Formats: sequence, C-alpha cells, structure tokens
Amino acid sequence: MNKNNFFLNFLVALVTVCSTFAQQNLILHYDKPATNWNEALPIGNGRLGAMLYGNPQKEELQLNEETVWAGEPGNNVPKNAFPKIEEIRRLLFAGKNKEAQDLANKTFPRVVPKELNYGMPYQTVGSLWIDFPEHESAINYKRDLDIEKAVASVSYKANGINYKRELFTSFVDDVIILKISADRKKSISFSLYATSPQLVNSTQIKDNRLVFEGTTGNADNKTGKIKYVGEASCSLKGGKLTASSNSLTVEKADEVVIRISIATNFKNYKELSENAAEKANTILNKAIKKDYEQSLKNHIEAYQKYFNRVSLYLGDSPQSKKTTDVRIKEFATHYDPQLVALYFQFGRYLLISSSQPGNQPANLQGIWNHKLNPSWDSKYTVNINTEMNYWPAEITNLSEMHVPLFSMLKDLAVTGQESASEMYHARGWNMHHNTDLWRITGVVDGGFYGLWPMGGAWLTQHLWQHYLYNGDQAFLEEYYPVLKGVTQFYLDVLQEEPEHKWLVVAPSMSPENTYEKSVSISAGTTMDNQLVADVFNNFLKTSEILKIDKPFADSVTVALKRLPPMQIGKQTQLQEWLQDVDKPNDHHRHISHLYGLFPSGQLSPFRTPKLIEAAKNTLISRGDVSTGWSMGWKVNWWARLLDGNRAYKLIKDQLSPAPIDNKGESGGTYPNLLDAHPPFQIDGNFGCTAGIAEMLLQSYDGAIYLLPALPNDFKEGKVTGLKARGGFEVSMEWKKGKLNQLKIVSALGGNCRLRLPAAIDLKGKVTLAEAKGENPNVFFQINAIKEPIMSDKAILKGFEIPNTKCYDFDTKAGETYTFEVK
Ligand code: FUC
Repeated sequence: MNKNNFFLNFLVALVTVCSTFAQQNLILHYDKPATNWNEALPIGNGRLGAMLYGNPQKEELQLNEETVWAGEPGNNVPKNAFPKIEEIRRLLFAGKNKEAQDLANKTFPRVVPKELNYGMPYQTVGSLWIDFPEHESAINYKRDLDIEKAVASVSYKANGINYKRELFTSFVDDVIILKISADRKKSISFSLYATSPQLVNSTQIKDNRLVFEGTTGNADNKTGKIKYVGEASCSLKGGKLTASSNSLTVEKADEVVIRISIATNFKNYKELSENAAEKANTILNKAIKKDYEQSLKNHIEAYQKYFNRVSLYLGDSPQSKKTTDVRIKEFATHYDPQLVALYFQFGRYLLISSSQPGNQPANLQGIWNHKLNPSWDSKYTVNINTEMNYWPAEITNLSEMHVPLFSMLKDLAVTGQESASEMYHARGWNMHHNTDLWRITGVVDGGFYGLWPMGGAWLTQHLWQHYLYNGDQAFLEEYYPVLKGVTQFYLDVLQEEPEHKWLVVAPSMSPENTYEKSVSISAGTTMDNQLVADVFNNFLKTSEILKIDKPFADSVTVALKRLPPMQIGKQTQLQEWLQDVDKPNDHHRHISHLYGLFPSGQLSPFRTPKLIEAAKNTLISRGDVSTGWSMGWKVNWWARLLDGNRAYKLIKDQLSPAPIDNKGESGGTYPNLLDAHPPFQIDGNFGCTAGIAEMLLQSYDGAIYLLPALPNDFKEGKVTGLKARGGFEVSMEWKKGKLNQLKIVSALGGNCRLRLPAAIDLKGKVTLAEAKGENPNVFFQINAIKEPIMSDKAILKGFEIPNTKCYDFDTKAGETYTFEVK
C-alpha cells in the first residue's frame, strides 16, 4: 500500500467511524424490557402505530390505527343557543361577569346533555402477544429505537441462543413488520394471539392468519360504528405453523416474519363505507409478496427522505453511552447536549410517524394510545395542543407532514358552518376548543372551558404560515374558501364594546384562565384580538395575491382598524384581558396572550420593545415548571425573547423525569422520551422540538435571525437544513458561541435579509449590503400593530436589545450561497 492509499483508507475509516458514531447518537437505548406503556417504544407510519414492550418471554405489541374512534358521524351543535349568546354578551358589556358566566354554564353545561356529545375518544385496537415460554432467563438484553431508520429492536440471549426482534411500521407497504431471528437454526418457537379491551371484539383464524376485529364504543349520544379488522400473518423459514381456534403456533423455525395489517370502514368524517376486512386483506396480500429485506430498505428510504433533511450537533458528553432512561434522570446534573439533539430529532421522528399526507392529523397522543377512554379523549384540543403539534412542521423541514392538518381544516370549514350559523347567526365557519374524527365544532366540556369560538382563527394560521415558508400560490387558491370562511365569521361576530368602541369577540375567554373567581367568560381578550388581527391580515394578503374579493377585503380592512390595541397593565405585564384584571400570582399553564410573541410574530425585541418587556414580565411571573406543553411553549417564548440560557433551563425542566403517579401540573419526560402533561401528551414533544429550532433560527420581523438564542452551554455546534420563511434552507456551524459558517439554499429566490451580531464579518461570493428600509421580500412583510396603551402604574425598565445588524443579498431560486466568518 503506498502512502496516498494508506491516507485515503484512513480517511474512509475515519468517516465511517464518525457516521457510525453519529448514528449511535440517534438511538433510544434501554437495557430492560418496558414494564409499562410509558417505557414502551412508539413506531408508526402516520396511519398505523405500535408500542413495543420487548419482554423476552411475552412480547406485547400494542396496536393503533388512526381512525379507530368511538362514535359515528355527526356534529354537536346545540339548538337555540343564539339568544343566550346575545344575553351573555349583554351581561359582559354591562360588567355583570358572574351572571354572564352563570348563564354560559347553564346554557352549555359541564355534563354533556343527552342529545349532544362532547367529542369521541380515540381508541386502541388492542394488543398482539407473542409468547416464548422458554425465554425465561434472558441475558445480554438490549432494546433500541433507531430514529435514524425508524426501526425498533430487541436482542437477548436465552438458552445459549442469541435472539433478535426487529420492528417497523412500513411507510411503503402500510403494514407493521416484525422479524424474529436467532443465531441457531430451528430455535424459534412461539404462539401468537390478540386481545382487545373493545367491548365488541373477536379473533379467529382464516387461512392460517390471525384475524382480529371489533367495533368501537358508544359514547354520549353516539353509537360506536367504526369497524376495524386486523390480519396477522407469519412467514417462516423452516419450522412449522399450526393454528388453534384463535391463535397461531410456530415451532422450531429458523426465522419468522410477522406482518400485521389493520383497516377500518372509515372513508371520511361523514361516510363509513369502506370494507375493513377487504382492505386489511388486500394490503397484507400485497405486503407479503415483498421480501423482508426489500420492505425494510423501502421503509428506511421513504423515512429518510424526510428525516435526513435536518441534522443537529450540539456537543458531546460520555452521558450518551448510558441508557435513555438514565440520561433523562441525570440530565439536570450531567451535561448531555446529545440528549437535547436526540429529543429534537425524536420530535421530528414522531411527526413523520404520526402525520403523513392523506391521513389524519396527529392527535393529543399522536397515534399512540392504549386505552378506550384516554385523557381528554386523545382528541384534537385546539386552544393550544393541536397547533403545538405542528409547530416543528415547517422550521424543521417537514412541510409535507403539515398536510393532514390542512385537510382537516377543509372538513371543519364545512362542519363549522353549522356552529357559525346556528350559534352565532354568522356567515362562514367556526369551531370551539375541541374536534375529533367526526369534525365536531360545538362547545365541549361546558361554557367555562368550551365557549371559545376561536379554534378556526388559530388553526388557519397554519395555512398562511405554510404559504410563507413555501410560497405556493396554488395552495393559497386551494384553501381560499377556508380562509375566507373564517374571516367572514369574525367579521360577523365582532361586537362593539361600550367603553372604547373597539370591535371584540364576545363571549369568549383567554383559554381556561379566570380573571374573577370561577369566571372565564369575557369579551375582547388579548389573545382573541391578536388572533382576529392575524386572521384579517392573512385574508387581506391572500385576497391581494389572488386578486380576488376586493369589496369584501375592504370591509375587512375597516374592521381590522377597529380592533383593540395591546395593553401594558399596572404590573407592567402584557395584559391578558381587555380590563387590567390580571392576577398578580397567576401561575396558570395557559399564557394565551403571549400568542402574539409566539407563534405569532406581532411582538419583537427590535420593533416593539415595550410590549416585549411586558411579555417578559408576564412570562417571569407565571414561572417555569408547568405541564409538558406549557414548558414546550415557554422554550419558544424565551427563544423569541433572545434568552438562550433561560430557554435551555426550560428544556431541562421538560427533560426531567415525569411524575410516576401521573398527577399534578408538573410535566416532564417518560423513559420512552414521550412528554408528560401528565399523563402522556405529545404536544410537549413537538413544542420543545420547535423551541430548540427557534433558538437556532428565527425568520419573522423582517429578517432571518441566525443563532438568536444560543445558550452558553452549546458553544460549538452545527445544524443543517432548517427552514426559514421565504423558502430559505439554512445550515450553520458555530464555534465559541459565534457563527462560523453559513450555507443558504434559496428555493424561491428574492431578497435574503440576515440579522447578525454587529461584530460578525461574513464573507462569501456574493456581497452583503447593509439592509435599509423594509425587506422587499414579500414573505417577510410585517403587519403594523397599534401603539400599546400603558397603565400609568406600569414601570418600564427597558429591554436589553442585542447589538445586531441586518444585511441583504439577492438570491436566485435553486441557488446555494455559502459564507464564512472572517
Ligand atoms: C387543554 C389544557 C389541558 C390539556 C388539555 C388536553 O384543556 O388546558 O392542560 O392539555 O387541553
């Protein structure tokens, strides 16, 4: 071997080592089987989900299919509520808040009236069990979830034989596939059977396949009408397959591949006309023709098409060699930047695995649920939770995963016409704080929690944001009716409040919070005003881009001008309600009026420093530790307040062990890395994932801000493939806490405005010009907001704004631009 070859080989070896090392970092790793659901490992392909326990002697695969919900088609809009809504309004405007609440509680009771429903629960299919009675004493045990490949595995040694299980939910073949192998021939023997908590369920054997089926449950005024059918097949190398009346037995096989197909009769939210048995059977017959290795290869390729778009490195520590449960326990005391990177990538893994185009959006638990009556029905709670699920979609380069949410909005824009017209005598569509598979839009859980007609206002922000990231005009055209419908609703529903003659939503609430004892119902909350302003601005821009509906748009412009300004109250806080009634020691998990700070971009340190300071005061007084999703939101807020260390502190709170009793309002993380509200709720995973991205890159307020909130602990790092609005893909490397290298790929062309610390000198092939005036890039337009009103008791001390500069350079679609710091 000559010298050059030697070096080449050495380099190849080094790269291989590095990439293997990188792969090892993206693995959830355990040395014990799961003893409960919060230790089991989630896999999914958007439609099917499974939790792997990994017990050597008795494997459990807990199964989900995304359309297995209780109930049947139908909305939940009460009749004759309009006169009561008007009366509640009148009481609110007369300052009779308690009376308004009493009437709201009476009109919309906490206990569901017998002619209505408060949404249906998402339900489990049940479990498949694989008994290996001889594998009692297993050693060398390992259980992993490789999120770089979306494959889970279990390995151990029993009776001198090394066994391995490999599990994935194919994105291509649409079945769950489990391969069982051993390092000695004829050593695989087990029995396979199914169980289900569903009241109506049965198992039988057809053509040597295990067929398990059932019908979902009744709830409230609805009868369970979802029929599901699952089929499991065993493909053997060697050995023998026999069947009893409701189980399959494998004896002395060399290798077995189990494929599980599940389908339901669900066609869409109003039709249950699919043939579940035929569908499950057809999918399985097709999948079984493909050999295991090919299926695995196709699956990994399909997954990595999305997953590999983003990589993140935040530093190393020996902690990464420990098991994931131990790392979570020790995170507060042991430096473990790789756990943050793993948690971030796990969020992306979960989104890819629970939200695929053509399917249902990720619900409160994504697609993973082992109960018939999970907490909050595991449905779609839209006063924060569903939106939070989709915060990572654009910024972490998973735009396609956003699509199921948009499809649901198309349905809601139809079903929500009933609540808009019946309850509010308004045009367009609306919804309240919950929906489900059947796209309900009425009040859920009574007036105190549910009389919040703002679900459509918040959810439709996702349409506009998707446009800002991707610039797809055809998409805007497609969703124009949804955007117009929601705008019509608010135009019709806004009321003139008596004191300032502002236009406000009433009745509504600042989600789930109170301003008087047991009173949530209110008029013109800050969040509502911010939401309606965003709805109107989105509509105005859309109508301008599509050159459509000018006269209607003009009426929107008139109403927009009459919305209330934000207010800074006597505690120098961002006021939550129209009146300065915020409680001094409020630690409520919802801090809804900070919607304006994130996810909306109405507040900015550079443009609205007074409001930013007030928002910061609010956030400080609410405290850090809270439910999982609340902490996830706080990571994003501290990132927008440009305080990386405080954002990191919230990440530490989020990555603390979840309470074992599943009670209370302190969230955390379960051993399987899923978020605890408690109990498990997936929103916290997604919220924190988005927050980590926001610490590294922000694209609002007219510019792309690079490394806006880097904590001191992440001094060296690298990220590739994050997305900024305007279609820019951003990769960066930083050293000693400062940007070192930058690569920007422009998908749409146009001006790229970067915000950087003033001391940095960036050099590339293109010249950076110091930015002047507004960013000409249409995706970076800023909506004007009104000058805030300030209490004369408020004392502003000033918000420390970092010394930054903005630079412009022109980009062409498809071109890459690289820079180095000199
Ligand atoms: C809202 C929150 C709760 C919980 C539930 C699913 O009602 O207030 O904390 O997240 O949704």
